[in-house]
Amino acid sequence: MTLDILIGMQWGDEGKGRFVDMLSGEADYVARFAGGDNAGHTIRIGERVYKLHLIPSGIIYPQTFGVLGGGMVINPGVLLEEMQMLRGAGVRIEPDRLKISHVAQVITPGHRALDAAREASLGARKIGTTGRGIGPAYEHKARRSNLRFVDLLDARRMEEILRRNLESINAELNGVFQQPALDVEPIVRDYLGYAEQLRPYIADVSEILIDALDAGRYVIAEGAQGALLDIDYGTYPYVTSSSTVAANALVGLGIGLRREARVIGVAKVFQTRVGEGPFPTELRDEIAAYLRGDGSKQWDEFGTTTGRPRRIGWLDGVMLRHVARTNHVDELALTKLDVLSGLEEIKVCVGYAGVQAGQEFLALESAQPVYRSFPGWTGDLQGITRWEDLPSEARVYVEFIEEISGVPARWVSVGPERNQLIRR
Ligand code: 2SA
Ligand code: MG
Repeated sequence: MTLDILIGMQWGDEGKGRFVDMLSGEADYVARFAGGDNAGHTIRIGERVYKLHLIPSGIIYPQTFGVLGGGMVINPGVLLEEMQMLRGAGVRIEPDRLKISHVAQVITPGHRALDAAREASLGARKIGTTGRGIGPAYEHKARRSNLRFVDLLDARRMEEILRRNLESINAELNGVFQQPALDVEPIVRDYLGYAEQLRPYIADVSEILIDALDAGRYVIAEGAQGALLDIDYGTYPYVTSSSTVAANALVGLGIGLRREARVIGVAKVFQTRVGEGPFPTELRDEIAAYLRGDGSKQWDEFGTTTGRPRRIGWLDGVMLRHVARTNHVDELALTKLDVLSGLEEIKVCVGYAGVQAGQEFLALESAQPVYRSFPGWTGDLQGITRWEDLPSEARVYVEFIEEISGVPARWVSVGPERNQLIRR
């Protein structure tokens, strides 16, 4: 196996980071293919916990080569901070092991200002974005006017495009949103500095990855967010602005159709979401509070990037099955089984009332979930490393997730630590 594509199967925060971590020990290349610093992957180096937003988390292993792919939108200021933070933690960050695609799009403070202004203007219809300028950057990409990393190689060209874009953003901030214009000069100065520092890291990463794959190297494509936040196939308009599905790893990295790819889908054994949008199985009772935690633990259900408490619900088996099929998921990695311990009853959504099986995504807004109920279990699962040692109720629950998704569960996590994992 030479290419693993690892994606989240829900609305982000499935716990992808730990599986990337698990696989990266063996990887030659670790690559991000979409999104930007709206992602938040929690990693652990020694005793300390770090949050990465742009650089693939597999970079913490000394043998890996990190790639920021062409499908990404990258804020260079945030990237440089992250590089510094990693260096401070003893991770070697040099141009011989980290590259940024020349076709990746550049985020500027103008995109962040537009993100905030749009959200504020939407009122109750707001998306609940992370405020990182992701949507406006992709809009400007589609409009064919945005700054790309290749432009940073030529300071004069970069300055010209940047000024033109900031002027157009200022006109929109002023004219449409009655917001103050941004001061262009300090931004231009900052970006000329960023370009200077990032120049050695910019490359045609497609060529690098194709050579690597052809030479039999092991590449991991790290998905960000989740399949239900995909711009096309997610719960539109409550989605992010990039393509988060597995197939986009090939496009976002520019490596062509790779039949050797294995798709690993990470799913939490219940459902969570930050931001607005449909959530048929959402719970608002004490069970939600129980599953969310109080925020005192790193594993509790609060956003990595924004700290927002996550909305909680029962596992939506309908969505899971659809995502498994549309992403051609080969293996499931399930997370947080331990958190369900102590519940008397556990439910899984197996259909939406009155909706034909397979057509549920046409009727999400008004979906009335139909549940199948499972008996819960008690006791701490965190010390368990063998499938046979799980309570039988927990095994029955996992087996049902396999049945409804149609995909074998290869890994089940029972705690936040690296070794709190059952392999099957
Ligand atoms: P945006 O900022 O334009 O991408 O926001 C649009 C919607 O997408 C949601 N969104 C996310 N939801 C969960 N996790 C996200 N990122 C981090 C991760 C976690 C975190 O990948 O683990 O920081 O909480 C993420 N990024 C975007 C967002 O809430 C909007 O609903
Ligand atoms: Mg996360």
